[in-house]
Amino acid sequence: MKTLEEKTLSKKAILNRKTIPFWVFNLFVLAFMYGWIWIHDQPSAEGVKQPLRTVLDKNEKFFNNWISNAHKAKSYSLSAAAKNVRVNGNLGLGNDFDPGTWALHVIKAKGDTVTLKLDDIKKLPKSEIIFDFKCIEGWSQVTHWGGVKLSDFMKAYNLNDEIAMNYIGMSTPDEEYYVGIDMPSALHPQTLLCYEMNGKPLPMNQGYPLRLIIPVKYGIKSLKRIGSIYFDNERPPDYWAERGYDYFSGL
Ligand SMILES: Nc1nc2c(c(=O)[nH]1)N[C@H]1C(S)=C(S)[C@@H](COP(=O)(O)O)O[C@H]1N2
Ligand SMILES: [Mo]
Repeated sequence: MKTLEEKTLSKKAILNRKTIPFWVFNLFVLAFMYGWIWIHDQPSAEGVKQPLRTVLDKNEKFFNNWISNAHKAKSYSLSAAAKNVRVNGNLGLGNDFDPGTWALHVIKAKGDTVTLKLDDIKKLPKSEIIFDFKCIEGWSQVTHWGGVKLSDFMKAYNLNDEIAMNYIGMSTPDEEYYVGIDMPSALHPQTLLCYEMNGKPLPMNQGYPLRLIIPVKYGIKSLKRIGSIYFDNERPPDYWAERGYDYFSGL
């Protein structure tokens, strides 16, 4: 025979077994309704509610990164590299340039500027690349470059808030030529802050002392003679994009 206490206990247990799933279900429905109402009450961005837009943007960033890192420009052997390297485009490479006063101005997200000399860049691990440099005008040439991966440079100088932004911009010291680059492409493992061509310091007409080499883009993005680097979530100005070329100019 069961005692009265035992009977009520088992009754309670049966009750719990039935009511717990019931309450879990109800809470789930309520949470879903609240979530739905909350999203519905949020402001929209580009026709999509902001919380959903954030998820979309995060996904886009992730996949852009993933795709761009997986996609590498073909690399060539040293013997394939041209000895007479073609020179194309001299905007921002005026004769009034004084190499002695050159510095790289890194304008950080908060607006403060870090000023670096070439040695500050050269002391970082060196990377080299031999690839088929493609100009949008139709020619291409296998060329050999040396410098620092832009991603290594940004990490070494703790540009973490800047890495999190959508774009990087660069311009010549006289601001005559300038480019904007999406951050995934800027952080691509083949993108270099380049100070050597064919194992020697960059020639003047190749952007001495420092140029960009970005093999996943057409040549228009490989800015010669970098004077300043800056960061933005919106597209920085781009010389050739302003003249009708594709902003991304990817390969
Ligand atoms: N400062 C500067 N960088 C520049 C240009 C320019 O006119 N000025 N032209 C671009 C273009 S269109 C190309 S194809 C490449 C050419 O690089 P190269 O001179 O090493 O061949 O540089 C790019 N970088
Ligand atoms: Mo070009």
